[in-house]
Amino acid sequence: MTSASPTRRDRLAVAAEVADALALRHPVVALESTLLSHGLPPGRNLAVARRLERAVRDAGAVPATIAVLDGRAMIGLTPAELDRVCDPDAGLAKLSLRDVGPALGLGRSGATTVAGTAALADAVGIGVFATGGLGGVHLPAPGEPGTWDVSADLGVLARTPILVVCSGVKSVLDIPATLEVLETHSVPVLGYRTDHFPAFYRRSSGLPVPLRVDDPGQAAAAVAAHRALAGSGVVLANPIPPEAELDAALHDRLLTEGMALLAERGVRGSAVTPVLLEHFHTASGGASLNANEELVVANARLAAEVAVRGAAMSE
Ligand code: PSU
Ligand code: MN
Repeated sequence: MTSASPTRRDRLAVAAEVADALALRHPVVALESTLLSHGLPPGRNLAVARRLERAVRDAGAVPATIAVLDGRAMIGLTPAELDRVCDPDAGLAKLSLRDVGPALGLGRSGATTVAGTAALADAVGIGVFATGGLGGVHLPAPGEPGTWDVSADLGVLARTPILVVCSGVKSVLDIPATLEVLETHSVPVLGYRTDHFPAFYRRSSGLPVPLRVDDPGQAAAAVAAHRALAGSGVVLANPIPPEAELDAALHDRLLTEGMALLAERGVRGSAVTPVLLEHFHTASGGASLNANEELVVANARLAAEVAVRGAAMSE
């Protein structure tokens, strides 16, 4: 063949450490990049990115932060690549799974959402993934009867055998509808040491989880058994650490203001989450940033603990 058409191998660049761990069946945890580039302010995002990787390592697993750079899906980033993902001047796009293929084909760069990251992680055989909040079913805009804004995160989890460790979904979403869609797609939702589905900044959304697990071994056992009979993913919902939980009154005020801001500016689609997060971070004087950081770090640690137990079970 004379033409230089890129092969799948060229487009998927697995860092050596990650490739070695996968070959040896050592535990690996995927980390997403949209929460860094579009969810946290510059400077802070890099500190969080490093802390996430450290938390995974400290728990005995190998971190694989995932992003698309210059048309290549990078599974595991060098320090320089992590800098680039966190640099606002790099102008990285937000890539859901619909955007990943075109970005690869056209040589573009971007940070991957839960949907994009889960698909790329699965493509290289990574089965555990940590993030902050899962996308879900949005609430309709004021005056509208319903919404078609349902995050692709849900559709990807419906058909991707990966464990996503998260702190539930943000209260800006329709949480009951999100749980219904997960049920429709046969995605188990496990509450980690809780009977309630968490709401990101708050430990409880008030809604029950279908099932509760109390240690990483139980989570790993549930995931392994699910994988043996279904092609869908699993959600392990880990509430924000109690000491980091946002005050209820502050949370409710930020949410009301944030929703009004979205309506006023007519914000739609993939811009909704970044605009809302930015409002929370500035209007709370940084309190929501601390909350956000602590919950993601806790999820990275828990994901690594489950990956370690999962790897031990498959030996
Ligand atoms: N929730 C957060 N912070 C985030 C996101 C969700 O608290 O940064 C990001 C994740 O990458 C998630 C995406 O996959 O938003 C969902 O976006 P959308 O609703 O446009 O699918
Ligand atoms: Mn959306």
